[in-house]
Amino acid sequence: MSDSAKRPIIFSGIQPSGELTLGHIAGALRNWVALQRDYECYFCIVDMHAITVRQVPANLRRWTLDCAAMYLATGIQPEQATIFVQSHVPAHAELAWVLSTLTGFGEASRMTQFKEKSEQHAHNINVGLFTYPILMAADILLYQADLVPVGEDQKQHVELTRDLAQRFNNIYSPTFAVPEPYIPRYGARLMSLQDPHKKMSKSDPNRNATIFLVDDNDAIQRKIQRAVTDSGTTIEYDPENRPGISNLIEIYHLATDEPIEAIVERCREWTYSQFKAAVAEALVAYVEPVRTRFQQIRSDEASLASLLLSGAERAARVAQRTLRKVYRKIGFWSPKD
Ligand code: ATP
Ligand code: LTN
Repeated sequence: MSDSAKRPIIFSGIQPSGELTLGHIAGALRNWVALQRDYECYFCIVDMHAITVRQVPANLRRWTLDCAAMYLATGIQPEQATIFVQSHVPAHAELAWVLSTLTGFGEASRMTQFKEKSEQHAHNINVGLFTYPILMAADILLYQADLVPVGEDQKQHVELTRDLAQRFNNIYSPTFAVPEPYIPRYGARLMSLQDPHKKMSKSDPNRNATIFLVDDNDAIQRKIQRAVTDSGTTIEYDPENRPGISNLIEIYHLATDEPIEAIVERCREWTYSQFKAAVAEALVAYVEPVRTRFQQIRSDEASLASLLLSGAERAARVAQRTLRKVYRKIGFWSPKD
């Protein structure tokens, strides 16, 4: 990587709170891969976010390495991108504290993901779940990111990040880049196969609702065949009124790269069961090589460890530079200034 040609910067992350899904490819990973050549990229495994929901420690450890291996298996190139674990870089928590003093209580209360997650985890509505978006803002702002490729559900958090960056810049002096979200036209919100009004999620208790990237071919076939569709008969793309079949069309598009319009034109008169068979076949062909690469990469823990160690060192240098500026501007005294 050449330092002289200054490329714009990307930051994004995924929580190691379960096995990654087709939704992660659609909303995040595939866009990371597409953009990585033209940007300086930081791809983080956000374990500090993951503990806002109670985690079994052994699972969190395992999923952290799974997540790193899946980044590589889907095509992230360690020569292009810095891959690291959030808790290895203490500046994230430090900047989050500073930003929390600039965030209004009402402003944080308006975050819809907090409202949704506190309904899902009514027995554990902790303060970390509430301040979660502020930590996410710190993640992004530490690296002076210009672009944040995420799924639709994260748009509001990126908007908060922009507000906080601008607020800090106005109160003190220009310090942070103000990032833009990058949300794909299709696949920004893949839906549950069992309830097309809900997002496909790695934490859904019904495993049939979600395509996991480690699912074997039979599981993929079965889940697609059993996907809940609507009462119509034609293959039409209309996410508002026909969310079930539209979701399958998006999945087919993801797996084959065939444009949505072309799929609809070619398959309009097919039966649901014909179409599901085609989606299942295409998806098996798409996921199988990812799964095979994942297994290979995941089995070499020593290489993953060394990748994450050098990633954290590189990330920490950049993050520390921003944090030092912030501390100086807000008036923290340091003997080094
Ligand atoms: P969960 O899958 O447990 O609900 P999450 O989506 O809340 O988790 P992460 O796993 O950290 O959180 O998601 C990381 C990235 O993947 C985000 O950019 C998110 O928008 C994207 N993503 C996750 N699920 C989907 C989905 N079903 N469709 C599109 N993008 C998704
Ligand atoms: N909140 C995100 C994960 C996340 C993230 C980030 C995404 C944490 N920090 C910074 C982009 C940039 C989610 O999808 N749940």
